[in-house]
Amino acid sequence: MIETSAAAPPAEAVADFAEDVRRDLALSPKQIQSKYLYNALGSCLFEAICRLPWYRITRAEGRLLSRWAEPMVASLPDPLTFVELGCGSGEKVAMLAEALRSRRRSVSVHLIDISPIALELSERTLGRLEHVSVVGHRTTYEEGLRHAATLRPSGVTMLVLFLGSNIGNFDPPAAHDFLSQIRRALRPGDALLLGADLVKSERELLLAYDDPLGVTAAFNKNLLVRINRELLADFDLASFDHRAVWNAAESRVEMHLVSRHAQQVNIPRAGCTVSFERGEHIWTENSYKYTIEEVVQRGERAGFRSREQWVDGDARFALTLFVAN
Ligand code: AVI
Repeated sequence: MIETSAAAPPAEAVADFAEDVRRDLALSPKQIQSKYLYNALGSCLFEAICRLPWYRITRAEGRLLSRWAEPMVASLPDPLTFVELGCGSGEKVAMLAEALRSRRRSVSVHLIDISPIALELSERTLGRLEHVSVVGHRTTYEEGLRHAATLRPSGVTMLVLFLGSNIGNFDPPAAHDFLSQIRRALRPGDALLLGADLVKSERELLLAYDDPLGVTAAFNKNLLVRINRELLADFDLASFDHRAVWNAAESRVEMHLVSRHAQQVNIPRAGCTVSFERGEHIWTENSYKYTIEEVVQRGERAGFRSREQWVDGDARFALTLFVAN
């Protein structure tokens, strides 16, 4: 059964959240880590963002997968294991698995996500395919990948899927570390399919991250709702504005929450009171945008060689298939 109500998070998770919020709101500029955007409500709002006409990543990636899934998997030797980092609804990995069905090839799929809802949805999506066996890992990408790698018998080729431009939410050193970590979990000949959003016009980027329906604003402000609920804070939502900024020098869209006036906010469970000046902001997310050459370079620096790249020229989005050296 899928739980839709927001169950109270475990005490340990609340203590970690409180500690991070206390520390990061004392920084200058103030920050909140983007991983905290994804509680139950935040994940639903993100799903809604993916359906917005102005946010084109999800549809572009779906188009590329439905058009090119066959050649993507054709060159990988049997038997195969897919590992999807952040599985969402499982539709994308299902497209790749479908491409194997016509060739009567079976595949085992490891789904890694911290969200039980995402795991359950994905398991249900993949459950329709009788040539697929599924293992769900409710944990972090790093731990899940390590675990999936230890379960893989010798002689099985692993394809890691890191889609949706999730790589864009890592800053460049962290992206390098993460891709290197994926590489270390793999053997030569294993593969990585990486989805990355590309640089495009500022107008398009700002519409994608500050949409006219206000869904992205709600996604961002939900961080304050979450702090109010879990840490018993008294953020007044009407006193903060969502702002998306294209930082061309760093090639990233930044999300901020901007204080409309000077104010103080109490956060009892984090043991602090935070002062804001008028116009002061909390930095909540970076979403890096790449050139197609940069995507290839990033993979190559982490120990892969790029085998093929598929680009949606309309939405400016790339899927790159890397093979481990
Ligand atoms: C999950 N991630 C790839 C999204 C992105 O585009 O950076 C998160 C997001 N933030 C605002 N809109 C979507």
